[in-house]
Amino acid sequence: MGGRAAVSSAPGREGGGRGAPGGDRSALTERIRQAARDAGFDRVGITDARPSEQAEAFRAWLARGEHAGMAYLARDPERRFRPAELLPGAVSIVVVALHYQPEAAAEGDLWPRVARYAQGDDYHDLMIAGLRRLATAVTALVPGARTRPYVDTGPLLEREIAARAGLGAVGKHTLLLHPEHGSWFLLGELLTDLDLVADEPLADPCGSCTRCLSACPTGALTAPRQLDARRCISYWTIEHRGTIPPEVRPALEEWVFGCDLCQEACPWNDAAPPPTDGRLALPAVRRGLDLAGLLTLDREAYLRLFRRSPLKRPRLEGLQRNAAIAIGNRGREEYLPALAAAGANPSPVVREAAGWALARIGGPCAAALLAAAVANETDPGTRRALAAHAASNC
Ligand code: B12
Ligand code: SF4
Ligand code: SF4
Repeated sequence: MGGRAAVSSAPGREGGGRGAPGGDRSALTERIRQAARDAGFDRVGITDARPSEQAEAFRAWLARGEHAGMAYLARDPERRFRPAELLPGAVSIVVVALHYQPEAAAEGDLWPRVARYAQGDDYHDLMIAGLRRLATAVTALVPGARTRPYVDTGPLLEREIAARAGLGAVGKHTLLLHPEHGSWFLLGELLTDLDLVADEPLADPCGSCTRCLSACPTGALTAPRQLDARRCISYWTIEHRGTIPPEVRPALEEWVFGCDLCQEACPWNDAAPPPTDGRLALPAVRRGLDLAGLLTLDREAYLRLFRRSPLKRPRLEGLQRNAAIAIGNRGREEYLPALAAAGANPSPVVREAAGWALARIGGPCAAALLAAAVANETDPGTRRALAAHAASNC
């Protein structure tokens, strides 16, 4: 359970929203909390649907361009600040946390460099299904109650809302963390027109600690609670489409999808509890896949392996681009055959990244393979890029 149950109504909510049957808000709130746990969530907190208090910070973040290429965040940002408009009559938000794998998978050379939340099934699917179960339970408790579920992609500032609901507090790495539960959890929300009893926010968990700021290898955490996505490994490997600028690539180190370094550094994660939903753990079907295997995977195998995984977000092209860059940064000749095979990849983005990796590994064999890649390349732009890699000392 997140937070402590408060006894008072949040400001501005008295009299608003649909009342509890029999007028007992506390009893209804408790039954909805239990329904959230029954729906498969690890923790639940409740807040009201008041407008965001972080609107200025969000607008400033956009104005500085720190959302990088995530244009959807800049589209109608004002909508994000008024959750009540997403569901007519909404007055409360039930916020849920789903805990994921607190350990990095140690299989092969791919999985330790895939973010822990992404080892198993896609949490969006699990959470939306759980929130729909919760919505059904809510309408069984109060016939006619209105609800609307959100996970991640909706126009909500989820961390601010979850912090208000007492599920954790915003740490200096910008993530929500809880003194007992750490930060290895994901968030989802159910907006409702029911008037529920809100939880209290937690105190600042960070104090004078700055471990996450020092642990970020790219300086993406430019100040406490401020992240510049243009420098974040998670942004480049998950959200960015197309070619990654060569000057950014060394900073991605060997990450193939996401990045966990700021969370690994956090002392509150030392004793993080295990997840209760086994579907977020690495399944047998994806065990043993390594960087070379990913780089040379065909579409059919990709669809079979990643159909239910969050790794489908960057698509096969993005994953293979990331694998080629990780191989280049690893710098070992044992990957030369996979890089050579990537010369026949249908995506110019992958062929170019593989050429970059050959140049970065260097040596006579890699140089010969790169020369062959330049000679065989049919796309003029990719050919120019490959030739530039061949001429450079990456
Ligand atoms: C865009 C996005 C990203 C971007 C930008 C991240 C960022 N820090 O803004 C990128 C691609 C980089 C990213 C990366 C990751 N993400 Co992300 N991401 C989102 C998304 C879709 C929107 C976030 C957003 O609007 N950012 C803009 C900033 C300005 O706004 P904000 O984050 O809401 O809040 C900031 C301010 O408002 C302020 N603030 C808010 N409340 C308060 C309260 C107080 C008291 C104070 C002082 C300040 C304050 O501080 C916050 C941090 O800057 C959310 C889902 C959602 N709809 O909210 C998931 C989300 C934040 N991501 C999540 C996750 C898991 C990750 C990764 C860990 C994945 C990974 N392993 O690679 C990394 C972590 C990187 C990091 N250190 O943040 C989870 C976080 C869960 C948690 N425990 O906090 C979310 C909530 C998704 C979900 N539904 O679970 N993500
Ligand atoms: S996810 Fe990685 S790159 Fe992004 S802020 Fe955290 S440590 Fe830095
Ligand atoms: S590492 Fe330290 S500063 Fe960063 S979130 Fe954790 S407690 Fe806060």
